[in-house]
Amino acid sequence: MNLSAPLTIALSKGRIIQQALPLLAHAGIAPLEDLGTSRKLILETTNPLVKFVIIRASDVPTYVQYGAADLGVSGKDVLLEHGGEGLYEPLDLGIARCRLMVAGLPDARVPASRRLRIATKYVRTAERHFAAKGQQVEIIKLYGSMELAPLVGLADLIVDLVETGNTLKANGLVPLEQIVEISSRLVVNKASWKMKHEDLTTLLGLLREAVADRCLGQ
Ligand code: PRT
Ligand code: MG
Repeated sequence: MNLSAPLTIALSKGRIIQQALPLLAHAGIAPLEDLGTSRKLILETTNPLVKFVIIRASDVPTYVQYGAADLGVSGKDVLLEHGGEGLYEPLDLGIARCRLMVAGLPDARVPASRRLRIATKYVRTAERHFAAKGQQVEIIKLYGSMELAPLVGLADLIVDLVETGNTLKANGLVPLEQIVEISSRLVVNKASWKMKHEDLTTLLGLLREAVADRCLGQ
């Protein structure tokens, strides 16, 4: 792919970069260093005009929103929390799939004396979900290990991502309700979209092809 200007792509280590790399390879973009061993946060790629910035998954929309990266790959869960300001979301990459769910102990009951307590890192999405059902809840913000909260009486229920269900099961919890299906999306800075429209359109076309090929199992 011949670009006319440099492009910075924000990616997070772990499942997102692992699953995004085959799609980017279809556009001739691959990191020049081994991701497993490199500790660099800015990586050159096989396209001299393209670089990767490696950041926390929850920071990807922020880097793209402020134009520190032209585009990035972000889970829909993260985008729902971020709000999507300053971003276009032109493509569902269909990777890092899971579900955002309400879960709890099998005998979880609504307490009569107080509001239901929900432990989650997805505060906005959880608030919206329970408000839409007309349920008054108290959200307890956590940064990880949500599964522990109902076990030690911190919360009645959790809102968390579920993939295989093994983590819930291992902790004696059951999925109770699905809030939304999650996959990772391509996000593009709105100003970059205007300034680098041709380059981004070409890249988007190649990624769309790669996603379609993947869907056909090629
Ligand atoms: O881990 P870190 O704190 O650095 O950041 P992160 O957790 O945001 O990053 P990462 O790489 O773990 O997740 C990035 C994105 O992958 C998420 O934002 C989701 O969009 C997507 N994704 C897909 C998942 C999962 N599947 C997933 N299973 N993210 C997390 N999980 C966790 C989940 O939170 C739970 O603890 O895996 C556990 C459940 O898995 P099962 O298979 O036991 O159900
Ligand atoms: Mg994680």
